[in-house]
Amino acid sequence: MPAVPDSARTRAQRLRQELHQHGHRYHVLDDPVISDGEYDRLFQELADLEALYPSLVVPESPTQRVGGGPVAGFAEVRHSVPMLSLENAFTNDDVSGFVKRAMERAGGESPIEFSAEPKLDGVAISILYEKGLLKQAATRGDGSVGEDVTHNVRTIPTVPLRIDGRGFPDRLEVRGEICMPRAGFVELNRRAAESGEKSFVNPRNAAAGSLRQLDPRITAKRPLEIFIYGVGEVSRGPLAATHIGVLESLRKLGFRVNPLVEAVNGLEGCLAYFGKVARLREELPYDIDGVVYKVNDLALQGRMGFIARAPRWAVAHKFPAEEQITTVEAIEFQVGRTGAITPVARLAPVFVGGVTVSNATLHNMDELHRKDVRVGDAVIIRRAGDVIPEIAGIIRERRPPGTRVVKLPSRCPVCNSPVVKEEGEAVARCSGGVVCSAQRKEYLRHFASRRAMDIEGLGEKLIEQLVDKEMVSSPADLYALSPTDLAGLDRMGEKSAENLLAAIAASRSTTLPRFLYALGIRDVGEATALALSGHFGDIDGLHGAGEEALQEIPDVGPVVAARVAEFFRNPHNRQVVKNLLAAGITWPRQAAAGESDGPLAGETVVVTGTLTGLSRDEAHDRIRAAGGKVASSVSKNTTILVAGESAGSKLKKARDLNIAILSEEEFLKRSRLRSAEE
Ligand code: JCF
Repeated sequence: MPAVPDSARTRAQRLRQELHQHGHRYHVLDDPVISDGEYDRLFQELADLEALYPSLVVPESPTQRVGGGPVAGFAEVRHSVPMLSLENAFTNDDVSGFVKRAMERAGGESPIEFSAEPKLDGVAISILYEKGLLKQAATRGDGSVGEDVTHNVRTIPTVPLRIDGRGFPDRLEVRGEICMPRAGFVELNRRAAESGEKSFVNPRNAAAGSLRQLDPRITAKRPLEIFIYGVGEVSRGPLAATHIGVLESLRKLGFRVNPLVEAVNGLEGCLAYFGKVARLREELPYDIDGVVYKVNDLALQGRMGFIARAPRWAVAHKFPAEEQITTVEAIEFQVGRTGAITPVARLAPVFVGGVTVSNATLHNMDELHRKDVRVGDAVIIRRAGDVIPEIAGIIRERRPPGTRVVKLPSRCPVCNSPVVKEEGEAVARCSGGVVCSAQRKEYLRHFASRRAMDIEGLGEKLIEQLVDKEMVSSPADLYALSPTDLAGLDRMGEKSAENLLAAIAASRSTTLPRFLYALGIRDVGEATALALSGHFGDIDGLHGAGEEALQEIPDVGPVVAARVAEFFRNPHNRQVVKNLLAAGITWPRQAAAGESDGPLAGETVVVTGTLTGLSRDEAHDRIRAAGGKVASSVSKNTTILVAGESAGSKLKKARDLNIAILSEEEFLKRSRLRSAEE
């Protein structure tokens, strides 16, 4: 081995220190002071030096995150201080009980202080530092004995290999949660799907699976992060007198602590925090399943002690579950408005994400086969936020014997026409067209839907009857319905018939984008309808538009252009449009692209909070009719925020960015069209 010159030794040490600091700034503090390129250059210089003089390599070098090769298996690690779980609280009463017990123990009437933090949905981890160097990392296991995953935890950029600062204990065991941010999870699954590998059910499983790799080079490629929430073994006295004090010390030593940790007072403080985090939940980059409250005073914690495996001084206040397990009772096939045949799983009903779910779409045969869902399978149902429930995955271990792979039917379950699946298309379709009553029904449903013509009260059951009794076969027929027509229908009283006819009549006055969307042109969603409307300004131009002209519109590609041109060439469709216009459908004339001169021309407007006089959709229509652009989130491109009642984070952000904020009333004034309405 070559002798190491002093200059190389000093330089290597210097580089390690700088890389360590820049890495910490980048990953933990989120506040880099050098560019990625500069970081890479320093890193390469150190790697080159170490290659030249291998004796310069130390385990805490930033080049050594992926240390050796694969390990043979996971060794057992006995936790010197047991790793506890948390007692759950599901209701405010549960939390109140916890707060009362803490107050009794404190021996006072006055509210006591808690630390509050989001509860990460990840994998619990313990990391031991000896004399400031990362020595060992272990999973919780059963709380007493876990698995040694040091080789993998070392690869996580937010885990320091070395502690910074001074005065830290010789042996310091920190505890935290390793998680995979949702964005990284989606990307990981996208890549897995591309290369035909198995995907993960949720970010937590992906994080757990990544930590259980024998080869750290695989773990290093997974987007894992850590948040530290406490300590285990500490060789010398406590780090502080309060839990939040401990977290502060850990933060100063270079550990990543959740920035949302907060001191709160009494039950009221806890519940207010819970509400705040629940509202933030969707915007957080990682999954959480509740919040954790801990008695802040460590002396009081000591007096409260433990029950079985959980501390009495902490509780996890859980959100209603977003995932549940249920069984698939049947897989049926539905026919959509364009004939698309969609497999749908009928489920044993489960309560998940705040609603009872008994159906979940499987989208298409490829998706069904990729997830390999079969009748009888136990499946994980997920419904997060306002999202449509989905089958996240199956639990293969629970598959009963004798299940069979689901096959695409060769004939339409509704009209018995042959089912066709074009080469390269994911979707199979019923070839029956207007012959198929399912397609007619779906078409009407789409036409009447809230974001299309918005005919309130014209639901599935009514459309069933109207089509089955051959009272309506094309959308224009709706506008010819009379009270006597409706009188014969099931569950249709005089009053509801009146309301329905009024809703149908009211839908005559609409907007061009809504009308174009309502026509149900294949691959023309709301955004495309809006683009077409903006470009042509009226429907006449669309009739003769060729594919090339259509492709000049931003966001309209060759497929959509072909669909639109084809739609308006088809005599049947032209007749449908003609009949609808003859039935009295109108919209305010709108400026075409480039000549927009409405009162909101040039503005990018976000609507937030609850409006009292108009719906969110109506507000958006109004913005567009006034020449403005609608955006869904506040950014530096936003020029106006319309803030309704109980506006939250968007309002705050708009204030921070100095964006003009309008009340509902001010908005109505600003967006008033000169000639039309009012
Ligand atoms: O974020 C978590 N999942 C989390 C788990 C946070 C905590 O403060 C915890 C925990 C498990 C045990 N604290 C304890 C004592």
